[in-house]
Amino acid sequence: MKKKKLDTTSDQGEFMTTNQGLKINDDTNSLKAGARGPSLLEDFILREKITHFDHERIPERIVHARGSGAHGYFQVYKSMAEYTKAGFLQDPSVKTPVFVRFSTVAGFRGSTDLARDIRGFSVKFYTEEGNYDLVGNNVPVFFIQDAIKFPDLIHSVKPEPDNEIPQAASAHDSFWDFISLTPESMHTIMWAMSDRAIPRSLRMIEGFGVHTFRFINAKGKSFFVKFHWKPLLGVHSVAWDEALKISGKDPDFHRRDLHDAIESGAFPEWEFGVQIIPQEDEHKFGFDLLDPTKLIPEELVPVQRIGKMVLDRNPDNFFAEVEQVAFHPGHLVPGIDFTNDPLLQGRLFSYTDTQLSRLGSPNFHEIPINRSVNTVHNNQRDGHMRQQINVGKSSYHPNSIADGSPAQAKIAEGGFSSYEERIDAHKVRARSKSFMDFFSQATLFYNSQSEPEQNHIADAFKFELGKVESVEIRQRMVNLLTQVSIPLANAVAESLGLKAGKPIEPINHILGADANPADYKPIKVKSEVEKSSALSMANASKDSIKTRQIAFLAADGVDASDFGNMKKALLAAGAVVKVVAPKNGTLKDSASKEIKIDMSFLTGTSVVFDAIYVPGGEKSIKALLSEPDAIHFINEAYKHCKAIAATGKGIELINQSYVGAKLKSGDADAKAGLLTDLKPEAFIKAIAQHRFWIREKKDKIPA
Ligand code: HDE
Repeated sequence: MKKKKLDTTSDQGEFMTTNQGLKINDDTNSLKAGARGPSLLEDFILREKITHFDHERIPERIVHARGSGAHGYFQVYKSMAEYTKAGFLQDPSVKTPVFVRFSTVAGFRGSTDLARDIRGFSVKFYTEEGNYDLVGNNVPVFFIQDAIKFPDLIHSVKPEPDNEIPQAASAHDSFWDFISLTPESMHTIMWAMSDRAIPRSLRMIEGFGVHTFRFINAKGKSFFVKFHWKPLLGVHSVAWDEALKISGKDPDFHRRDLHDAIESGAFPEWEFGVQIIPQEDEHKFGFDLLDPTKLIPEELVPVQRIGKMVLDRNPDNFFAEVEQVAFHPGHLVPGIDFTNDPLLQGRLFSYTDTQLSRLGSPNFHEIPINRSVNTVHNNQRDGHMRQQINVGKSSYHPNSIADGSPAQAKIAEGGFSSYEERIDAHKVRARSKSFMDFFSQATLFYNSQSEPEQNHIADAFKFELGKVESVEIRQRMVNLLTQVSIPLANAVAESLGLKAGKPIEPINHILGADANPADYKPIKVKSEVEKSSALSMANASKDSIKTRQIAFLAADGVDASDFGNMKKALLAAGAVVKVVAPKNGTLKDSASKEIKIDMSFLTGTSVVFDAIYVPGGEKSIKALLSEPDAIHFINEAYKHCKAIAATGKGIELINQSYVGAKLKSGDADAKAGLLTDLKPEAFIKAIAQHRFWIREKKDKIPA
């Protein structure tokens, strides 16, 4: 692979200079008429420094402003030549460099990572045939069916224009107003209200290309394809109450987690999956493959895992790389092409357009992070900030003075040619009638969830609509929910003090002024599958505790063998252990060994951990018992359904918290994930379960 290592500059050991290379003698004082006099206009050093500073910010992305990125590589498992001629999908020995950017959609650049939101999942493959961008999300469907509604959707979810409230949240009137009048959004809304919208880690999210794309093989045969990224750590989420608290305690939680994992050598990995549909099967399904509000259940078309992506390097400079990277679903390579999905078609215009205003020049492809690994040759010239110095007299084609260079490439030489799809149609401004099924996959998604997941969806609706002030909007949403699930609609209605009623005639809001609603009756398709196990996170892999963060609550006198044995076992299983104590600095264990404290109860909090362990030691437990924050730590970890273990005297701390009653209760559900006097293996197994959601069924704990 041509390694995508960007040129960097280190200032280490160098003299300070101006941008013109002049060595600076005094960077602390401006040039003045006398030490107490006015500054002089001629101070070019001051002016250059301040001017550059004044222009440091660029417009943030209009959506997906908040993001984090990393470098890595992709490798295909076996040649996909049967389906596509894309060079990077042919040879398992080839490592293709990638840069990935994860993002939230609605919040500004400085907003919290744990907002309830869809996550962007953009991958730039630096292939030998040019850059290929797969600009996807962590949910497989989208809110709207036509790009022309995108500005409306985004205006509705962004902070309201009169007072710019709320930040990074969909829980407000304008969003739910739009959604309640846009029934096609219901499937994606179910995903957005599910725990998928509050991931535990960016390393634990799935990715989806969303639209149906095309593969094209060397013979010109085309296949429809849906793209997937499957995280090897499984798909996991936090609890909503936890998300709210993380947003205050560590708003950079996801960014930090990604960065720290890569720095520690625990490289995040995803398998690349494809669902391939032969061209002849285009109309085989109850839904339209071009409708971006639909997924193809994996039971109907299995996901073939065809390769792996590993993220193994953090950016050197956030702005230069993560901020300036410019993705575009229209950055293609031969062997991959679009379909007529009207959402995708609109995106093909939007991304270059937005880069022009965001990065300020048509030369944004020359920014190091955006450069392809093969050299660029064409007759485009000049423009703001041009970097490339083209030689010669010719900047046009055809030419003779440069022997016709640069030359067009034949298809056999790697030249790109679009798939020759036959189109025979009237020019119309319309929605396809095959797109008129709005609810069956929303129901499929809901029915595929485990009971705790369904409860979380109901809770999310209760929260979001509870924040909506207009009773009319609340009522319209509840009514719409009856089309997805009556019990869900009733549960949400009850919490809002409403009764679920008859939904609006959905069709009227999505037609042009002259269209006849009678021509566009909603269709209710019977889903080919009743439940799809891939849609539930309850079925995620739960066999590893790699990179899981475990808090050890301890103080002076902590039992040396409890502490040491557990730590050794957890580290061997790949977890990260952090000591949380009443104060910062160090503590001494029962064998007088010094132990570094990672956080005090002031800076540490249960919500940034996956599990809690309280080792024994009389003195240590005595100190912790007099620390209300230690008790709160246990209560909160229980509330968020995390594994909690204690040994020896440590059990006393549990007994003094609300959790003590659960331990003694004899109720297996309430006790799930609570371990006392255990072997480390049992704790490891419990941590791997991620959460014991079953505990939520029991009376709630105040924390
Ligand atoms: Fe985007 N989207 N989008 N989008 N999108 C942008 O491009 C747009 C859509 C997605 O990490 C913008 O460079 C339109 C679907 C991601 O830099 C902008 C429509 C999906 C990112 C834009 C959509 C996405 C963006 C803003 C409806 C999932 C972040 C900044 C037709 C398949 C990329 C930028 C990054 C960013 C337009 C819908 C994913 C304005 C018009 C569907 C992951 O061009």
